[in-house]
Amino acid sequence: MTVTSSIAADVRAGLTASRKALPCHLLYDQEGSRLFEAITELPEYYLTRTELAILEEHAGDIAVAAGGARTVAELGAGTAVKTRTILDAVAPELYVPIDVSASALEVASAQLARPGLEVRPLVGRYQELLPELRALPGPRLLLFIGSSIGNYDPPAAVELLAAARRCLVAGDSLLLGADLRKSEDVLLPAYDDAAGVTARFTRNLLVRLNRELGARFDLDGFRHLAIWNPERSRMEIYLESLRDQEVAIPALGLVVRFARGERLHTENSYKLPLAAQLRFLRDAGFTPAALWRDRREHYAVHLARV
Ligand code: AVJ
Repeated sequence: MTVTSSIAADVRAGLTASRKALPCHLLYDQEGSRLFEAITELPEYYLTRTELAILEEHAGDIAVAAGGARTVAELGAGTAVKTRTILDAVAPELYVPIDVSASALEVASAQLARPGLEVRPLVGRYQELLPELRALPGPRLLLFIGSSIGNYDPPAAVELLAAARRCLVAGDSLLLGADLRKSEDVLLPAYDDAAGVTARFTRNLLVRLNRELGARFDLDGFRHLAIWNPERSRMEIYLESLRDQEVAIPALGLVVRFARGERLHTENSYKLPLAAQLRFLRDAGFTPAALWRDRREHYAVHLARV
C-alpha cells in the first residue's frame, strides 16, 4: 500500500464519522515535523526541556538501573540530544531506533553513529517490529521517551507496553518518559502558545490534506483549539470550524460539511497522575524499579524491569 492511499483511507473514515477525528500521526509530514521541533523550543512547552534535564541529571543512575545493557532500542527516532545522553551513559554496542519515518531514522542514525556503536534502524510500525528485539544482544534497554505514550488512549497505551513486555526477557528494562497531570494554568499555554506555533502545527494538517488529496480547506475557516478534559485527564486538540461550510476532497470523491462551531479532533495528550502511570506499567507486566522527576513534578521518567 502506498502512503497516499493509507492517508486516503484514514481521512475518509475520520471525516465521515459523526464525530470528526483524524489520527494524530497525520500531523507529522515534513512541515509538521519541523513545526513540532519548533514547539519543543517554546517557553510554554515545558515537556522536552524538563525531560532532557531529568535524563542529563540522572543518566548515571539510569545506566546502573539498566544493568549493563548491550542493546538500546528506541520507539520513535527520538531527538539526537536526548538519546545521546542515554547512549553516553549506558555505552551499549548496538542502538536500534524504530520509527515509521525513514527520514527521521536517517537523521537520528547519522547524528548518533560513532566508533564502537553500531546503529541499526528499523523502519515500520511498532507492533510489527517489536518482536525483532528478541534477536538483539541482551540485556536490552527499550526507550519510550518524549511522552509519546500520551497520545494513546489508556487501553491502547497498556496494550503497547504489554506488547513491548512480551518481546523482552528477564534482565531487560524499559525507560518510559511521561508527562504528569498538573494545573490547567501550565497545560493550556503549552498547547496554545503565544507565538501561535502550535496553532500552525494543527492547521498544517489541512495544508497537508489540500496538497496530498487536492482538498479545498480554507485555512482561515478553522481555528486551533486546546482544551483540558479533567475527567479523562487529557489535553484535547481540535480544529474548530468558524462557519457553516462545505469542503470538497476530490481525491476521495467527497464533500464534507462542517457546521459553525463543529470540531475536528486532531490529538489527545494524556497527563496522568503518577499512581496511574505506575499502574499502567504493572498492568503491562513490568515491575517499576526507579523513578525520577523534576523539582516541580511536571514530568516523570520511569525505569521498569521485566
Ligand atoms: C509528541 C505527543 C509528546 O502531546 O505534547 C505537542 C505532541 N501536540 N503540541 C504532546 C504535541 C501539540 C506532543 N507529543
